[in-house]
Amino acid sequence: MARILITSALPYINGVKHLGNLAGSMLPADVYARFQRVMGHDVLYVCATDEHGTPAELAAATAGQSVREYCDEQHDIQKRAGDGFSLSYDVFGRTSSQPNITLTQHFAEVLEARGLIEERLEHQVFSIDDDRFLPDRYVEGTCPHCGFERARGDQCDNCGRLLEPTDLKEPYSKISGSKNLEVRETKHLHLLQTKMEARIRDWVDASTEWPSLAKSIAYKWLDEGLRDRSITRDLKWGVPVTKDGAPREGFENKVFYVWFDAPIGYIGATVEWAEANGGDWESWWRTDKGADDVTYVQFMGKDNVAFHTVSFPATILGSEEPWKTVDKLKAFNWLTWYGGKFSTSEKRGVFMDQALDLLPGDYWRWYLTANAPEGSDAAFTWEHFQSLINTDLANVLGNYVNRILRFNKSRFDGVVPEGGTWGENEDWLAGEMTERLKAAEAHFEAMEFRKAASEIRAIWALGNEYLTKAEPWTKFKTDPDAAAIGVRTALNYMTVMARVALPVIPNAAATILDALGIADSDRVWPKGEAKSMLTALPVGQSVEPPEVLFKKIEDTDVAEWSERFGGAG
Ligand code: B3M
Ligand code: ZN
Repeated sequence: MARILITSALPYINGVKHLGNLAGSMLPADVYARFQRVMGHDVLYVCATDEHGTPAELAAATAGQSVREYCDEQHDIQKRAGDGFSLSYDVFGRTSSQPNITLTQHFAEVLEARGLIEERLEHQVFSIDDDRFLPDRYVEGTCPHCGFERARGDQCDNCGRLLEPTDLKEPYSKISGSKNLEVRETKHLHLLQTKMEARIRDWVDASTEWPSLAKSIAYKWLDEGLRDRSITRDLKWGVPVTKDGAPREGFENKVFYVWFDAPIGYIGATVEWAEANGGDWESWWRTDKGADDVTYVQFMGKDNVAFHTVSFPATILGSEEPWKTVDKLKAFNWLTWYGGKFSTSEKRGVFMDQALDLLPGDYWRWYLTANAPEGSDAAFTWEHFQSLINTDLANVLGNYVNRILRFNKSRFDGVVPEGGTWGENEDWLAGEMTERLKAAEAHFEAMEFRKAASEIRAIWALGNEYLTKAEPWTKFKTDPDAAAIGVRTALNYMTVMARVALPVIPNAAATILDALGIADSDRVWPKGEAKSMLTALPVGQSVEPPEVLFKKIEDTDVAEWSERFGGAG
């Protein structure tokens, strides 16, 4: 049994996330966690809300709440949305938790002791009209590299380069739009990433198990050359800056930059988990305390890769303490909305809570896995959604389940029938099934989710192909024993169809396994010899057709949803 630590990028606190966020981090992390659990491994899946930074302060102000109240409320909302999608976190923590504050202050003090943090006078953009220093994201302007006119002070969304606000040409305040800005001096802590560059490059070189997207983004940053980064900000909400455990002089009105404490939040949330469950967090994170046998897998959108391959490693490697670092980093491209960006203000796209008002989580989970923005960006369209759901879930899987179970009820009294002998058709099914299961397992293992979904689809389709050969409905009239072996094998194969679906559509899979009377302890990945898997159901065991598993999406639904959330028209 392997130990697998899984983290998904931490959703930012300001509001429920859209389907693109779900598809590019939390959902694949959950699918992978569920896969590794049904493979029998010891999995810890950690997530949290990322709560610090200016956007939280501003959103709270808009909502007329204190930041704490706002974050409490939003955290619960996001937790509920995650539950609605069956995201099976072992912990859904918060970066504002005490463990994370303690850890963040610890890292900063250790890094300073190692000579990797120093105080520097920084030139920072001050907005005279807003009467405040503007944190990076609240200065916008023209990107010095590509000329994009709405580049943010921390990163250009067009060319992807990391920026400093003072790099921007024609800067303006994002808060007020004011161009009445000046650069003032203020003291900040800087993380000396330049000193870490060789070390980080060696570590990336040694990270042989990262999928190519993560690797290429990491090298892009390294090749550009790392820069020392300021890790404090002029805000109230955040992790207070300390020295020797006491407030640090000159930093009373500053906190750590949200991207400094957010990834530490993976560890902080694990401490929250340990405190709530009596678990041993160090055995997951400290290589001197047992984490040397942990495989650590991270999931995130491509815009977060630099922070996880450069900044966070600078923190943990720089500490020279025995922290676990990532072994496999799976990055995603964008899920687009009809080729464009999701946008609340322009009524384009569906948010997690809205999606659940339309259809149960499994429908979305299937679509977003089968259409994962993996090799490239992938477009969400209502038409494509309708076609995948109706074909894969309603027709290929749903019909199979209903047809067999209803036929079995009317012809064989709703119990696994006896009679007939294993023959050529069953041999054929066993052979195909063995190959396909191997392929599906390999795709999941490689975190190739589109391929995994298409293999699952093929495994479902195989059931229908078997029925075409076995023809229990026609055989029943002339040769009931031949029909019996057909139905019995089809029922056994249904357990396989459901078990491979457990990682992606856990609820529908459970409904099928319930109908077949499969015990919880047998809800695992189908492993072993094909013939024994296809003959495992006890003859005489009662099996009941479930309520309709999936309802079809009608053209009228598509028309209504396109109207409401945007679409082709
Ligand atoms: N919260 C994602 C974002 O807001 C960010 C991820 C943090 S992972 C430590 O873009
Ligand atoms: Zn740019």
